[in-house]
Formats: sequence, structure tokens, C-alpha cells
Amino acid sequence: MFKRILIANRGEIARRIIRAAQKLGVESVAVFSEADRDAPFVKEASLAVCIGPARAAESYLDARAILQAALQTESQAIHPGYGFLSENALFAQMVKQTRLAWIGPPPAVIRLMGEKSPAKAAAKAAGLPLIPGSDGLLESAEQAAQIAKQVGYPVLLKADAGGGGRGMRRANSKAELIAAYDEASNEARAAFGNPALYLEKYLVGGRHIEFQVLADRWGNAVHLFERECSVQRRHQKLLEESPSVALSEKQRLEVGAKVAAASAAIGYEGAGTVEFLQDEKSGELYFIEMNTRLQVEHPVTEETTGVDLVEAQIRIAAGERLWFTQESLRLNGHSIEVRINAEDPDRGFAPSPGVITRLCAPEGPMGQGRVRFDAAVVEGSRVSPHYDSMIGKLITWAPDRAKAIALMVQALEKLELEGVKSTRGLQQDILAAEDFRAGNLRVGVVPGRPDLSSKEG
Ligand code: MV4
Repeated sequence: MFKRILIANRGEIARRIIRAAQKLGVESVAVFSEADRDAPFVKEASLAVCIGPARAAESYLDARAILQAALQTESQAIHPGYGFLSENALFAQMVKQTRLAWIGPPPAVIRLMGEKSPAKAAAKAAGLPLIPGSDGLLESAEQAAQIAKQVGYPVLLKADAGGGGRGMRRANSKAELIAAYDEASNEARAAFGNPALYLEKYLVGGRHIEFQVLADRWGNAVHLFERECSVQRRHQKLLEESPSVALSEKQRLEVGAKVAAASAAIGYEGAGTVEFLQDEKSGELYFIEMNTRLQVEHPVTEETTGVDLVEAQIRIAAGERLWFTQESLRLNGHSIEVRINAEDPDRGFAPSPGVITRLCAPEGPMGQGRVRFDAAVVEGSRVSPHYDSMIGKLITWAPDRAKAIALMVQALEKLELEGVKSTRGLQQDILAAEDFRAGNLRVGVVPGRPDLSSKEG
């Protein structure tokens, strides 16, 4: 096992990684920007190194500064967390060339999955179903129109380098498609430096369901069931849960087995997430992309499987074989996560930075379940305008979905939070909505809010 690892991240996930390291008897090194000097993760790490000014480009995205801090502190490995450099193949490669361990998949796999069209080809080869659309990248708007005619409108143009909804354009007709093509391509070039597009039939009213995987370097891979992530606003997840009410046990195990086999086939290592859209009518799951990082919503999987995913990432990167089998994994009960963001509901959910003057969250056993709070901040902390506005993640576990919802309602009521505006009210409305309670979820629709899905995408 490593003696010391460096965490190339901040906030909630840096604290989460410090806790996992402590559990393994591993020292942690925090790197921080000038804006984070007083942040809890800096105090909680064994060592801390300032790597630059507040601007992320000059600190959390500065690969050289991070590598220098790793060498200077004699760290043996780097955990990238999520966001920032976590899916940057070049950075992963630099880490390895510096003779440090990378707590994540091989750079070649990050690169493959970062280009969505080749990733789809790899998923198809591994037996995962794809949404009908272009076979590879598009060459022209005319070619796009030909494919759209075959698969039927509406269609969706997606950026090869995209993900998370950036560079996407929906088209309901040939005229719209021709107009959208250059827009999407230009947006993709501006955002990612890569104008390449592919096309898919637009699945209306689908659900976003993703499977968690863990793989070791010895060719073993398991899945840890699914998360339901359909409740989003502008491609920002508001609430996630596991399991999804929309999967039968048979489908769960079938898709999970394919996901694990596909991960082994591509030489995956560490924790990863395979995203699907579920067709509303057939219930079939279609591969959309694979994320080669730990995800924000990983706790709902931890709560229902009992597996510490961050511990697993570190042990796998240290060369351990998976220490449990697929058959030994059981989905136990139900877990829900709510992301509390410092945002102002009265100003279109614009970031609401400021000082947290009061923060007290319920934690521990409650009713027939338990509550967990993975926080980025403590009372007195400042939510900086330079980074994402997450205050923390409230997570409930209970024996069934209704009880996990009831517990989350209680936990949100009990949460004492003052000093900044937050998303809590929106999430309370979602939990109270009939569609949410019935498990009636679809992407582009926030339960309890007007349905704007026809205007999205
Ligand atoms: C789609 C889709 C419908 N059809 N692909 C948006 C983020 C990206 N990861 C995939 N996204 C979508 N892809 C096809 N072929 C609808 C969406 C989508 C969506 C997906 C998940 C969560 C929220 C969403 C909101 C709007 C559109």
C-alpha cells in the first residue's frame, strides 16, 4: 500500500479521499489555491501545499504545479477526484511518466472514452446496445440529413469530445438539422478544440440510468448495480438514487454483467461509470458514454452495496486484486442523494457565494435508516465564486424507497443552513411531487415543475 497520496482536488471530494486514506493508514497531501487557504480539506490532510492563485487554470488545473507538489512531498500516487484533471489523459500520462501511481484507469482508456464516437464503437463491440444513428463521425450536414431520414426525427447532434450536454443540438426536421449542424460544430470547436459531431435518434422521455463498475489490473471486473440520475436541471444533477425503480432484477443483472464484461474487455482499471438512456416504451437501456472517474453521486452505491468506492480505487491503484466477487455483491435497501448547492432560486439558480454563518446537518442513524452528510464546508467557511457551488451532499439510506424519501424529507427539514441561498427548496418540492413519489422520472423534466422538456436539448 502507498505511504502517501496527493489529492489533486478540493472541497467535498478532497475530504472524502482524505477519509478513505486515513482508513487505509495512508497519509494524504492536499494541494490548494490561495482562495482555499482556510478550507477544511487543507486542515484535514496530513500535509498541504499551496499551488497557485484562485483561478483554477493557475492552480487545480496546473499539471506542472501539482506534479511538483507531489515530488516535493514524496507522494507515491495522485488521486484526481472528479472534475478538474480527472479525465485528462495527458495529465494521467504525465503522472505515470513521473513514476507516480495514477488512481484511475490507464491514460489510453481515458482517451478512448473521452472521444464519444470511438467509445460507442468499443461499447458496441463489447455487446452493449447503441441508440440508432451515425456509424462514427459525420462528414457533412447533408450526410447527417441522410442518416436522420433513415432513423427518423427528432435527432440529436452530439460533439465527439462532448459529454454532459455540451455541444448538443436537437433537430426536429431537416431544415433544423442543416441549421444546427454548423452551430453544434462551432460550439464543439470552441468548447473542446474538436468540431467533430455524431448523430443519434433523439429518445424522447427516456431515463438516465448509469452502472457503477470496479476493475483491477488483473482482468477482473464487477458492477455495483445502477443509479437513477434523471432528476436534473440544465444537465446538473439535483438528486440521485439507487436502485432505479425502472429496472427489473433480470434486466439489472443482464445489463450489469455486460457492463462488467465490457469494462474488462477495454482494459479498464479502477472505478468507472457506464451511462445509459432507457427508452420509455421498450424499457431497453442504450449506451451513451462512459465516465472514467469517480462520480459525485458515488455514495448512493456505497450505501446500498457496503463497498467503499474510494478505498477500492486506492487499493486497486496499489495493485491489489478485487477482494470480492460479483456473486457476493447484494443490493441492500434504497439510497438517495441530494446535492445542496449555494444557488439563488430567485435568480435562476445563479451561484450564491458567501460565508456559511450556520451549518448543522443531521447525521447517523435515524428511524429505520441513516443519514450521511458529505460536506465541502464547515460553519464559517466561505463558498468561493471561483469554483462549483456545492455545499455538501445529503444522503439517506433506508430499507425501501418510501422510507428513504421520508428520511430525506426529515433530513432536509433538520438541516440548518444560513448565510447563502441554496437549492434545498427545489429539492423539497421534488421530494413532495407525486411523479417523484411514483418513480415517474424522465430526463429534461424536474418533478413538481412545469415540463419544459420539449424546449430542451
Ligand atoms: C440524449 C437524449 C435523448 N436522445 N441522447 C444529455 C447529456 C448527455 N450525457 C446525454 N444527454 C441526452 N442524450 C439521445 N439519443 C437526451 C439527453 C438529455 C438528458 C440526458 C440525461 C439527463 C438530462 C438530460 C436532459 C436533456 C437531454
